[in-house]
Amino acid sequence: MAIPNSIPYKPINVSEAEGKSTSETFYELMNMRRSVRDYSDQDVPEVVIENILKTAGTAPSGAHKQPWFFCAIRNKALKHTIRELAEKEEEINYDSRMSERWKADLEKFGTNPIKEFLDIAPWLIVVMRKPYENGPDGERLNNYYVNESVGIATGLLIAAIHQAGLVTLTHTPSPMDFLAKALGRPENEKPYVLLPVGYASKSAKVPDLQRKEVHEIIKYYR
Ligand code: IYR
Repeated sequence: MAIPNSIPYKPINVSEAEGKSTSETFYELMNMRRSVRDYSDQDVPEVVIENILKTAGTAPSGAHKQPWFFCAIRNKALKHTIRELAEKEEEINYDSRMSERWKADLEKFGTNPIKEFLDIAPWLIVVMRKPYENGPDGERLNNYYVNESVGIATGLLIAAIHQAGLVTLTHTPSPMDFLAKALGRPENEKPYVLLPVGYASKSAKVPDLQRKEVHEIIKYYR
């Protein structure tokens, strides 16, 4: 394939035998990941946040447009504002926007509209999706596969958070427009997900859930 402007691909060089062990070790690491709602207020150095965000930014994207932007919030007053605005939306969600079936499905997680973790976690990361860029003459230049690209970046971000010994929770207080406003973001950035990031509190508990079995998620066509 002729790539107009190419450089040699540098593989990471893992032998077949090593691959069997590294893939298993990585699976075991990721299988310990849980969404956690109880945070310690212990700080996390900015360099760690920057490394995990740079990792998210390595995701593949449609036509390499990298249609994402990350807001990393440590400011306590801003975190509190976000909490108040998120709780306002969540109260309406739990009161009237969510179906009875939805609320029943959530019972085992013990969730409610109170989002203390937005104050306590030392960092909040807001992942923004960018459906378009503004061209030089103010025209809209649409990006491609924005949801797919930003979803993949968020997956890498969650993996990097876990690998750093931290915890997070994919929080999507909907609608999320208030976030773009509170953060003063431009019109072409739309909030995608809000991730509190920090250490789990010593007493953190998680629901006793099972992951699907291999045969429920994989079919081989050998
Ligand atoms: N956004 C609400 C409700 C909620 C919805 C789902 I789907 C969850 O997996 C968890 C919660 C909240 O954050 O409480």
